[in-house]
Order: sequence, then structure tokens, then C-alpha cells
Amino acid sequence: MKLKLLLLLCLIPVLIAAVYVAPVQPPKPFGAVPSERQLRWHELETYGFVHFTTNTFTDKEWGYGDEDPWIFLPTDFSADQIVTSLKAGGLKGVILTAKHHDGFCLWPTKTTNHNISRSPWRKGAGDVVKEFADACRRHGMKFGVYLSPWDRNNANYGKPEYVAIYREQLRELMTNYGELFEVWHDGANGGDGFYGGARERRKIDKTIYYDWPTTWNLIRQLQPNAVVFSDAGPDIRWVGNEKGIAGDPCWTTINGEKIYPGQEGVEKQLNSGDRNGTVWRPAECDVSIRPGWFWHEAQNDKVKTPEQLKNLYFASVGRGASFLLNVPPDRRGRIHENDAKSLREFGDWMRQTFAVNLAKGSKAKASNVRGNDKQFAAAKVLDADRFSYWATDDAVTTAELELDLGAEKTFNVVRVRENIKLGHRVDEFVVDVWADGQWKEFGKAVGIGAQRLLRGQSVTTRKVRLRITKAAASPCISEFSLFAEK
Ligand code: FUL
Repeated sequence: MKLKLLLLLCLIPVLIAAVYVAPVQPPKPFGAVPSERQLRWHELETYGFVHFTTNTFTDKEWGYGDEDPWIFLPTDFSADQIVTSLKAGGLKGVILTAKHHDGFCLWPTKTTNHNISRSPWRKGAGDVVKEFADACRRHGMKFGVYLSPWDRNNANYGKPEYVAIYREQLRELMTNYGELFEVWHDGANGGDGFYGGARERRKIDKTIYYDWPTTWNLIRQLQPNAVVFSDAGPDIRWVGNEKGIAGDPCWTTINGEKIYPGQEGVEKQLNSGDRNGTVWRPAECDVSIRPGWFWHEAQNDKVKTPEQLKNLYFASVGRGASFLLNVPPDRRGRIHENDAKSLREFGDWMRQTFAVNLAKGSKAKASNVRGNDKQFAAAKVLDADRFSYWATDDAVTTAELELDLGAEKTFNVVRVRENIKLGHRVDEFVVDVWADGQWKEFGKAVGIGAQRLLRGQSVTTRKVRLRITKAAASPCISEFSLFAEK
């Protein structure tokens, strides 16, 4: 009897183990991963740039710094018209040039007289930054600022005093205008300028003069949610050109520790990133809707067409970067009709194209599912959650996922996303469609990251397949969607 009891007691742990199945663990992150701030930014994808200052009235791209504030006089300024025109273009935020290289401040700063209060506009009581910030809030748009580090007006430029002034200007912008989503530091430093009347060439050492880490700390204190852009980051990097085109591939990761704002010769590296880069630093593709960054009468008929904007969207957002589209107001202080029309058509195309995911409701199956666990099932690529995902076992780095669409569907755009919280895992993938009794290649690409768009010929099919052909770690795919361009 005693022996039986002992045996039974010994069996208890075995019985418990049989009933209790240990949960399947999620894969470990691979390489560099995004911060919370960067994760939020990744969801924006498209936002606008607004270049507006005395240049708008002098027909220049770079003011020398000796412009009379009196010339800044928009005749019919409307921040609402500007912001709603950008919103119609599908842009989700606005970054305003609060001060360009000429040094003219669009807000009544206490740091210099060279500001909006010296202009006759709104009888010297105007504040363009405030009007933009308020309009953005009214229309559900995010607001950010560009503050040129190079200041061709300031007498102190080149001395340590100017860096303190620059920080004070940032402090004003960061404390008086509500939440900022992005702070933009231009790398351009051209040399010559007015500099309080000196009219000379001033050279600074870009590696040390601005002491960027101190400035970035200040931004973290005052605007902890804002992402900081410069050629080198720390949050968002320049894409290496002003054409709006990311590298193919454009790795989000980069060996960026040594790159500094304004550095020359790193454009190619910034454009494509580094596959095994040590930091997560997504690229931002800045480009103007016109040849210039500022409005010029002579460029009214050179506005990019909706077709050109669509191509840029695929070359930026489609490669995991963001699309920062500049749309400069004219001398009225409004977006010109030609720009507004192009924007509206582009925005309509974007809204209509991505409104319907044709893969929704399909049946998904995969060649391997991590631990055969439902939480990593193939169907996870079909929901709208960027962080639910299909995953394979650790040892499996090539795999297939097939969708049965239930009926024939016609599409020409495929969107694939990784769960980027787990890093850039996939190196290469192919999308096939079932046609005439066999699989045919629709398209392929190197790298996925936050987003990869494949745009091809329109196809009609009932079955599509995603093949991960090379990965550095088990794939973690959060989305596989199909769209038809409208
Ligand atoms: C450049 C500047 O020099 C241009 O004027 C413009 O502001 C562009 C976005 O950045 O570096």
C-alpha cells in the first residue's frame, strides 16, 4: 500500500508536465531595434515641409542675411489654407522653417531683432509659428520646426555666443507652441554672409562647433516625444539626396556613430544604410514639389505632377523611409492653385489605393509556424496590427506563406512589413501569384523593415505566395497586403 502511494506521488510531477505545455517564446530581437519615439514616427510615413521667409519675397533660395524685415508681407496669409492643402495631399504633419539660413525668425523671438515683429505684417504683432501650430491643431496635423543652425544675419555666428543663442531659440520654439513631433537641423553651412554687417566668410568646424549632444539633450528634456532629425540623427537620418529617393535597399540600420551633421562624402551610406548597422536610424526623404525649396513665380508651371509624387512615394515610403514633401507658400501666404491641385490628386490616390486590403478575409497557411503556436500563425499577417506577426522556429530562415483569397482578385501593389520591434531580419523575399496552373513571380526585393512596397503590373489571381528566400534570423512578418491602384 505504501509503495503504491509512493509511486502515485512520484507520478504527480509527470502528470502536471503532461497537462501544462510551456508557452512558445517569441523570437529574440535581431540587431538594432527602434526606440518608442521612432516606432511612433514610423507610422507617419508622409508629412510636409513648408519653406517660407523673406526669400519668398526676394525670389531667392538662400538669403544673405541683410534682408530688411519690412519686405516680409504676405498679402492674404492663411495657415488654415496651407495646412488643409497639405492635409488634402495625405500629409500627416507640417515642419515649418521657423528660421532659414538668412536668420529671419518667423516668431517674435527675444534672441534677435531680426524677426517678424519688425515686419509690417499684422502691424508687427504677427507670429507665423503660432498661426501654423494653431492651424495644425485645428486640423489634426502634427507640427514640427526647422531651425537653421547656419545664421547669415547673426553677428555672433562662428563664436560660442551664437550656439547659446541657437539653443535659446530652440527653447522658445519648444516651450511656447505646444507639442512638436520633429525638430529639424539642417547640415548646410555655406560660409559667407552678412553677420551683423561684417559681410565676410566664416568657417566653422562642423564636428565640434555646435556641440550637438548638448542641444539634443535639451530637446529630450523639453520635447521628449519629438524625433530629432539631422544628417546623422540621432533619431532620423537624412537620405543623402534632396530628390526624395531612398536607396534600394534602404536599411534602417547604419553604422552612424561617427557621422556628423553637414559631413560630406557620406551621402551614399546615408542613402542605403548598413545591413548590420549598430543603430536603428530610419531615413527621411526630403524633396520639394517644385524645383526650389521656396516659392518662385517662374516655377508655377514646374510643379510635380501627381504621377511624379506617386513614384516618389514608392521610392521613399515603399522602401521603409518617410516622404517629407516640401510645398512652399506664395507671396499671398497661400499654397498656389497648381500645387494644391497636384497635392489633392496625390492624396486622393493614396487614400483610395490603400483603403481596401484585398487580402483581407483570405485563408493563410505557412510552411512553418513557430512552435505550431496560434500566436505566431500565418493569419497574423492579415490583421492591421503592426506588431502581431507570423514567425517561424528559430532554425528556420527560409519559409513560405500562402494566401487563398477565396475568389479572384485584381491588384498591382503588395505591402510587406516586419515586426520591427524585433529588428531587420529578412534579407530577401519574393512574391508569386498563381496563374495558368503555376506560380509566377510578381516581384521581389531586398530587405523589408517597417514597410516594403512592390508595385507591378495589374494581376488577377486567387492565390498569392510570400517566399522568404534569405534571412539573418527567423522571419517575423506582420503584414502581407494587396492593393489596387486607383
Ligand atoms: C538644405 C538647405 O540649404 C535648403 O535651402 C533647404 O532648406 C533644404 C531642406 O536643406 O540643406
